[in-house]
Amino acid sequence: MPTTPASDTGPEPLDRVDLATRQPADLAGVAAADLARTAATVAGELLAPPASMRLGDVVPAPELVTPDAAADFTLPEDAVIRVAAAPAARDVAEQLAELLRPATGYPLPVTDSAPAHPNAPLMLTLSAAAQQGSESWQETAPGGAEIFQDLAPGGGEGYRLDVSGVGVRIIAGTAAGLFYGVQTLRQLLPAAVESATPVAERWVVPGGTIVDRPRFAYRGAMLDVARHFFPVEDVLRVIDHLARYKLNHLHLHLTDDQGWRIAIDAWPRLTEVGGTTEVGGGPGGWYTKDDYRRIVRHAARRHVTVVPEIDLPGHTNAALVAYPELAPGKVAPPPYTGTEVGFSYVDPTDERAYDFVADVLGEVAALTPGPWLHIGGDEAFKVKGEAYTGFIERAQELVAATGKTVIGWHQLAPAAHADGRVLQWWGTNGDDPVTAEAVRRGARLILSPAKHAYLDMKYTPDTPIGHDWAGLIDVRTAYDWDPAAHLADVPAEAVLGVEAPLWTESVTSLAEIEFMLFPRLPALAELGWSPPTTHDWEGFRARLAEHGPRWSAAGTTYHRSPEVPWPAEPTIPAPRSPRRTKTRQ
Ligand code: TNX
Repeated sequence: MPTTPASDTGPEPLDRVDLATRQPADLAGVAAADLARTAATVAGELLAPPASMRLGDVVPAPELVTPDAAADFTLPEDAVIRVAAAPAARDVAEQLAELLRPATGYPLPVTDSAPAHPNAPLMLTLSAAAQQGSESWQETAPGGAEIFQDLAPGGGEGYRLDVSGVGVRIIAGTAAGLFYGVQTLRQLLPAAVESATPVAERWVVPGGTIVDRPRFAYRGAMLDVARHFFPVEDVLRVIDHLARYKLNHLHLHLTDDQGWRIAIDAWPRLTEVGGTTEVGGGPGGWYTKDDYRRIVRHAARRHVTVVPEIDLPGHTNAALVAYPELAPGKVAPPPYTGTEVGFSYVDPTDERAYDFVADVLGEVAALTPGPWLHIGGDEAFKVKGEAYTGFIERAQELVAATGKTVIGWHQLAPAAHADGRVLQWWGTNGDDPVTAEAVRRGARLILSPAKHAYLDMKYTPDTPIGHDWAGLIDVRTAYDWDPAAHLADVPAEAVLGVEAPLWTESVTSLAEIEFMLFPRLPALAELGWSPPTTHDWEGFRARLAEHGPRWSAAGTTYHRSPEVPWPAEPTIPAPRSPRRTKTRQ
């Protein structure tokens, strides 16, 4: 685990433990502590190396960066995180403290009272009030005032971060904006900030101003918990990964042929029977309603919306095993633990199917505070033509009856438009007239092009897990496409955002999830957040390189792609081989 970033060529960092032992033994109490703090601060100011990070070294790239090399800030041991404003800001401040305390070992109290000394250099201020502190924006950051007006309260996820010699200040119109400012600050500190235990380091932040906001409203990733089941703790960690790259949606693929993963009170056998299988014959598993609520709460605190998917009418073998009455001919199929697709479906000619859909969607909607319900709709090869569109139209109505807005894979396109509906496009050919027509009828799109955004594709032919049916996706392929211009005859305004799906036929552990996510998830995150003017492969891979030591410090597995100029550090072992790999034909 690195204690200093490889790029830090400044003087040796001062060891704060040494500093502490410099306290004279015969002085006690408050006076001694004050003296030690003053000494540490003075020494810190004199010996502070330049910041190891540059202000623009952030992924996703910020919209506007105005460095000020004379304004680097060194976080002192007695720093206070001060919150000016709403209670929602207080929780973001607590999260900032939680992320800085382990590596720094500093107490970092959060307070909403005025600083003890008027010009105390030891202060971070979070403010949820957009108006506060905006007086000097035009002078310090050209264009800043205009951007900030877009971020007026209620208006979004943008933030402004100022680093001056005396402190760091983050201002935003919403708690989400403050949260994203905190994620940026985290990346501006040395990589060792990700350590779970105290590290001797100078916590220097590069000086200047960042004014930033997202390009797209929907920025997400999908985790398939159906092909292989993953425990709640793994899902929480994935949410943390999303949040630090400013992704704001987690799509959970909760049901498929190989397993049903969410408890439904009205149909208990869905999990009791349908939850006990997974690809390769493992034990499977499922989330109780309390498990799911825990996931939703963890996500909400990190400004991530959970999007639950109940895949219909195909991908339903596990449900049919549990309830043969839903199956065509009312005959239970055998449980399925392979990786083929397209063979199963609930019988769309039987009214019982719609009772089932209404009950399931009703219970999932009641558990889900976010606005979306995803109904799948992909690869229902045996439900054709009007049987398919008729089923989907009824399912869309059942979603609307829950008060939620429907999302479905782009196979939904031929079905009638439903108010607000969103299609998730996962095609391989950007010329898709059926989807373009659905957009003309009012649909909006989430872009997940399989050739760029499918994180279950291998990086190279040698990648030990994953598929290759959509091609190989190295980091550059994940990065080099434009969501707004990807589909022919679809206007940029119809694109709600982007999502990177991770299907898990061959992914069996958290380490393997992380190996497929990193470093491609940050590429997708940058497409979702950063303005197209910042798009630049050379710049991106240089910024991305700085994240290798961060992932190592945090114990996160990643693929050390040769496309990225990683700083030297111990080799990361590749994840273990999967129990089985079967390539989709
Ligand atoms: C296609 S993409 C599927 C999934 C598979 C995936 C494997 C989509 C909507 N359906 O059922 O897991 O390919 O890459």
